[in-house]
Amino acid sequence: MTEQASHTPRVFSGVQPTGNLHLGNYLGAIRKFVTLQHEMASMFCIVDLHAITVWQDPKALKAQTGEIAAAYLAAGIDPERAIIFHQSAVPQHAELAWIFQCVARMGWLNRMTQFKDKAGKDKERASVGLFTYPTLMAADILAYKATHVPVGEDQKQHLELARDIAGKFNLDFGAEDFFPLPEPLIRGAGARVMSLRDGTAKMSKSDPSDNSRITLTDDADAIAKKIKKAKSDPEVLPSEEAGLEGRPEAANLVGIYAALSQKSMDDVLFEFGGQGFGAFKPALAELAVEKLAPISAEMRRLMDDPAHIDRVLKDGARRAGAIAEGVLADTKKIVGFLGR
Ligand code: AQP
Repeated sequence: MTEQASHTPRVFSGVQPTGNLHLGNYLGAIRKFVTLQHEMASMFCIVDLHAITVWQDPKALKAQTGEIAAAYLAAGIDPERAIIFHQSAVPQHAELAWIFQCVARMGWLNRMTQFKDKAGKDKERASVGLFTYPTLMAADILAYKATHVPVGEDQKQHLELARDIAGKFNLDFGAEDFFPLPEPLIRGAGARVMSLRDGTAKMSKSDPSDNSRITLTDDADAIAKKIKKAKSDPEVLPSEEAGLEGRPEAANLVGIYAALSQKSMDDVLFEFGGQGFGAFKPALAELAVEKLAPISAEMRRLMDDPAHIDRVLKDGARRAGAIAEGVLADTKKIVGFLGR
């Protein structure tokens, strides 16, 4: 039996409430959550502890937490089926993260490229939390013994670290198979949506240019304008994916069309091959509005009902806490802590 096979399948994933929730977050993560909730027990978290690894205005953080909950619900996550909650409401995340900080090695964390990217040149001024972020992410997943983690491609390295931490914990404490080695679910279209202004940089919440991303709260006009302004090239589209080699902006726009229409890149190019961006961009804008407008409208409706969001999050936190409490009690016994 593999380590994985002995654990009950469970999905865990999260999104940071850091504002500007965008198409990459939707296609790379949230849309997959909606499908997975029908396949396995699922937990979808709003990872506010992660958000504060860089400065967040407290009022904005609160509003953005509600916004992610609204996005989860508007996209189609059913709070009766999946558990929706915010990370800071379940203290076991932080508690397990501490234990994992003592399991993970400095060398492992030193290799994390996201820290290097986010800390920039002046690492001395980055928060310690930004450096230890992946140990908290491992704790988020393993506090529920989650086996499957749907994420965008940018999180692949952190997931590998979570597997290393789980494996080392099991080995160090002779607790074979206590924690599962969580599987990343990165497959499929939309795993890496790129900036509309630069096809070599990922679409990101923190890009200073609002035109670099389509956000889930953009209205139809804004979506159409951003796609019209998106960087492209003067060539016509090829009729096969291989022809997009060396054309990052073209590949990104075709990739977005493919992900939104749930078609293959080749099928999209079969339809649009030989046409230029003058024809392709309006088709993409129309498709993006068709798919995103109902979600934005529902998000706006839900954000006007904070009492409902509050009820969903409180219920989710209670259900999540009950699971994490049991896993933490066992973990602490294994580590050798005296019980209360
Ligand atoms: N461009 C993307 N394409 C596909 N998936 C993406 N994700 C993020 N960007 C893309 C996935 O969305 C989920 C939630 O992301 P997050 O909010 O937790 O983290 P993030 O990577 O910090 O988001 P941003 O937008 O990239 O923020 P900044 O600007 O701060 O770097 C994750 O599953 C992530 O993979």
